[in-house]
Amino acid sequence: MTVTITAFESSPDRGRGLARDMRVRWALEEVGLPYAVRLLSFAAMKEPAHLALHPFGQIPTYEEGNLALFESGAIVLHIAERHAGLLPDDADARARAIGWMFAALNTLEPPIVECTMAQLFEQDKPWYRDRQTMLDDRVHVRLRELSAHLGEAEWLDGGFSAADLLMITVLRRLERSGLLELYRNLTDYIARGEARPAYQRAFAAQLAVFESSQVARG
Ligand code: GTB
Repeated sequence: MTVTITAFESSPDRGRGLARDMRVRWALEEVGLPYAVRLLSFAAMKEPAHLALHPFGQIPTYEEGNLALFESGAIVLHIAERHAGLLPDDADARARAIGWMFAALNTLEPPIVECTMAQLFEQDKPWYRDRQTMLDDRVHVRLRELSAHLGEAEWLDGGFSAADLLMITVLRRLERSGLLELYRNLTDYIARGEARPAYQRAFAAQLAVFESSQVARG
């Protein structure tokens, strides 16, 4: 059954692979599942046809036969549960990996998104400096804890899993913030994820979309 996902027609990240279709593409590449991509403008994301798939009018979505999913974490979990390669077979190890998937999305991603959004959109505000310091500190707390857990291990819990895939896509959002510089094991961890052939195929595919959107604009 053909899998179809949605992505930005012209991503605001300019091809850096930071939008959340990247994690779905990466998961699909890891398990070797071919997929089609329906590209959407911001306006099309708010049209009834897309809202029927995604109540919040966002990307990514995932369609496979009669199944339609939204929320990148749910999509990655769905892929990982149905195809070998992204979750361990052992039941306890699998439960722990799913726990780490939630940690990436619930414990790390919220402060990281808030911090990077403030850097992008709030610099002209009179309270920016104080607030940014507070947001940076919150991120540092989590990075310090994650770094201590990872230590010199290659991945979060045994072999590479969907948990690492999500955690690395979450951490990548900090790549221009300067906040990762204190944590060499985390930058090495991100680099290990980015070196995976499946990551590189996913990255190239989303970059090609952005580049062709620029050509189309002239
Ligand atoms: N919790 C949902 C999920 O995980 O699927 C969040 C989905 C989401 O935020 N989608 C964003 C979206 O559709 C795109 S990824 N936004 C349009 C809208 O809400 O109208 C978020 C994103 C956007 C841009 C960058 N960037 O430029 O770096 C990074 C991440």
